[in-house]
Amino acid sequence: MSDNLFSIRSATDVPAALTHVLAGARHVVVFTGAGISAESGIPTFRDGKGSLWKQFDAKTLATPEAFRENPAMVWGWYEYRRAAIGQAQPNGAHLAVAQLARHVAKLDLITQNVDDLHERAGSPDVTHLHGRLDRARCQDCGLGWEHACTTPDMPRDDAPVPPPRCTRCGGPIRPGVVWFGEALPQHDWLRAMQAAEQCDVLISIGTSSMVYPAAELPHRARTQGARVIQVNPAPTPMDAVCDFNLRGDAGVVMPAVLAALQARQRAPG
Ligand code: BV8
Ligand code: ZN
Repeated sequence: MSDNLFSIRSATDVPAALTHVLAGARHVVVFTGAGISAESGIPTFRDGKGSLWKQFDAKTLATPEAFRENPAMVWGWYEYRRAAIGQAQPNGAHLAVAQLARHVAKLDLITQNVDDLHERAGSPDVTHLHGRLDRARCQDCGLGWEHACTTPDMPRDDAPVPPPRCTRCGGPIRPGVVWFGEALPQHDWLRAMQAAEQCDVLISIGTSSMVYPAAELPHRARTQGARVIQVNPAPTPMDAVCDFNLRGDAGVVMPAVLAALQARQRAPG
C-alpha cells in the first residue's frame, strides 16, 4: 500500500498526521461529488448498478441541445431525479461535513452536486458549481420558476414530462443545472477558484475528478501549497497528487475523521 493510502473504518484508523493538519488548518475547503450522496440512495454518474450514465448517455440528456430536441424527455428525467432527491436524507458524511465547520477555523463547502443534501444536513453556505435541481428558470427569458411541490411524485425514470411554461414569455422552463457545454455560474466559479487558491487544506470527497473545470480545484489548491485529502472507496486520477488518500465510503470515513479531530482537540496540552 503506497504511503499516502489509508483504509479507514473508524477514528482509530485516521492517521495522526492528518488530524494534526486539520487541527492546525487556517482555511479548509471541502469539495464534493456524487459519491457523497451515494449512501443516501442517489445514484452516482459512473459507478455501480443503476448509475444514471449507464442507463442514459449524459450527452443525450444533460445538454442544451437535448433539451431543445426533446424537452419532455429531459424534463422528465430531471423530475425523476428531483423526486429521488426529495425522498433521500443526508447521510453521515453530509452531517460530518456540517459539523466539521464548527471544529476548524474557516471552511468553504463547494459541490458539484445538484441535490440539497448538504443544506439539509446543516451546511449553511454551499457553493453549487453545477447548479441546483430545486431551482428552475425559463429557458428563454430566465425568469425564475417555483416548483409546485418540493418532492414530485416519482415519475417512471424514462417517462417524458412536458416542461411547464413561463408565466412571462411562455417559454419552456428548464432545470437550474449547468449542462455540458455551458459555462459555470461566474460568481460561484470565481468564489471556488479563490477558495482553492487561498486554503491550506482541501478535502475532496466522492468525486471521480473527471468533469472540468471543477476537477481543476484540487490541483489549484495543491499548486499553491495546500495539503490535499481525498475520500473515495476507489482510485481516481487524484490519487497521485493527494497527501492522504482515505479509502472507504464517505459515510464511514468522514464521521471517523471528525471523531479523530474532536478527540485530538479534547486531548490536554
Ligand atoms: C464547459 C449538472 C465551456 C447536470 C454536471 C477539459 C478537458 C476535457 C473536457 C472538458 C474540459 N473542459 C470542458 C470540458 C467538457 C466538459 C467535461 O468536463 N466533460 C467530461 C465528461 C470530460 N465540461 C463541461 O461541459 C462544463 N462546461 O466546459 O463549458 C464553456 C465555457 C465558457 C462559455 C461557454 C461554455 C460543464 C460541466 C458541468 C456539467 N454538469 N452536472 C446534471 O447533474 O445533470 S456534471 C455532473 O457529472 C456532476 O455535477 C459531476 O460534476 C459529474 C459527475 O462526477 P462526480 O460527481 O465525480 O460523480 P461520478 O459518478 O463521476 O463519480 C462518483 C465518485 O464517487 C467515484 O469516484 C466513486 O468511486 C465515488 N464513490 C462512490 N460511492 C462513494 C464514493 N465516494 C465516497 N463515498 C461513497 N459511498
Ligand atoms: Zn420566460
